Amino acid sequence: MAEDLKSTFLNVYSTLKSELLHDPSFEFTDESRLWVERMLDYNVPGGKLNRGLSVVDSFKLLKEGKDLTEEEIFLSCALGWCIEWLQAYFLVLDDIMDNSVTRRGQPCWFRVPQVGMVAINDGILLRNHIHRILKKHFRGKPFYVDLVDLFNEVEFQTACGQMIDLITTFEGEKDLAKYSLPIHRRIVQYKTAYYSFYLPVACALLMAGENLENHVDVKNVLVDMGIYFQVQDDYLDCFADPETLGKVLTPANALIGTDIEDFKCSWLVVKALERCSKEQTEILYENYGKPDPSNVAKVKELYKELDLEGVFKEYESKSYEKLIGVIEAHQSKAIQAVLKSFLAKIYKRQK
Ligand code: DMA
Ligand code: MG
Ligand code: MG
Ligand code: MG
Repeated sequence: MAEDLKSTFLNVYSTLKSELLHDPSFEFTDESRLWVERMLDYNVPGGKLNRGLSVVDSFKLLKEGKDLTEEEIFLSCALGWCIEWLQAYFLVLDDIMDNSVTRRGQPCWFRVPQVGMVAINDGILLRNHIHRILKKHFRGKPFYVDLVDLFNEVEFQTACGQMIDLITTFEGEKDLAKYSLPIHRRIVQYKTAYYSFYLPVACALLMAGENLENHVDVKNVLVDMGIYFQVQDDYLDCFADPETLGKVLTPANALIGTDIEDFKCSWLVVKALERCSKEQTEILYENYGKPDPSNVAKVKELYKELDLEGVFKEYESKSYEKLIGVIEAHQSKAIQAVLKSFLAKIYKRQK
C-alpha cells in the first residue's frame, strides 16, 4: 500500500517534470532542456520524500476513509511535489552557504563539475517551478489564492530562518556565549518547522476546503514537531552513521555534517554549554567553529564525554510523549490521525 503510493507519487514527478521541460513560456533548446532535466533529477526526487508524501497521507486522513478521485490523487501528489521542489531550492542554496560536501549520498549540486555557481540560478529556477506547477494545475480552484499565499508565506519564514541561522554564526566576534536554547528554537522554528511540518498539512487542509485561520492549534503542534525534527537533524549531523545519512566521505575526512566547523548554533553545542565544567568550556571555545579536523575531533570527544547521546535520547522520548499528549487532546479524530501519522514518520529516525 505504502509502496503503491510512492510509485504513484513518483509517476506524478515524471509528469510534472515533462510539463516543465515543455513550458511554452520559454523556447527550450535541446541543451537547456537537458540541463534542467539533469538538475531536477539530481536535486528533487532523491530524498526521503516524507514532506511530499505527507500531503497525500494527510489529505486521505482528512477525507476519513472516502476514496480519493483520480484528480484528487494527482493534485495532492502535485502539491507534495511542490514542497519537495521548495526543499530542493533551499537545499541547493543551503549547501553553498554551509560549504557542505555531500547531500543524499552524492556531492552537493554546486560541487558537480561545470555546475559551480550556476547552482545559484538553478535554485532560483527550482523556486519558480513551484509557481509554474501551481498555476498550471490549481489556477481554477477556489483555494488557489490561499495556496499561493501559503507557499509565499512559508518561503518567507524559511528564508528568514536561514538568515538568522547564518548571521548568528558570524555576527561580530565568534562568541559561544550568545548561544542558548531560545535562540536555537527561534532559528529552527523558522528555517525548518514551517516548511517541513506545517506546509504539508496546510496544503492538505486547503485541498479539503478548510480555512487555515481555523487551524492555528494544528499549526502550533506542527511547529513543535518541526523543532523536535531539527533537533534530530542537529544530532544526526554529528552522530549519525554517515552511510545512512547520505553524507559519506573519503576515509581521510571522517566528518558527517559541517555544523561544528560552521560554528552553527546547533542543539548539541547549546546542550554542551549547559553541561560543561570550566575546563571543558575552554576546550569548546578553543575548538568550535574551526575547519581543521583535529579541532572538530576535540569537540566530538567532548560531546561524548558529556554524554550528549544520552541527553538526546532523553529529549527524544520526552518530546514524543509531550507531542502525543497535545495531539490526543485535539477535538477532531481525523486531525489527530494526521498529526500522529506525521509524528510516527520521524520518531527515532536514523536519517
Ligand atoms: C537546512 O538547515 C534548512 C533549510 C531550509 C534547507 P541545515 O543546514 O541544518 O540542513 P542540512 O543539515 O540538511 O544541511
Ligand atoms: Mg546545511
Ligand atoms: Mg544551513
Ligand atoms: Mg543540519
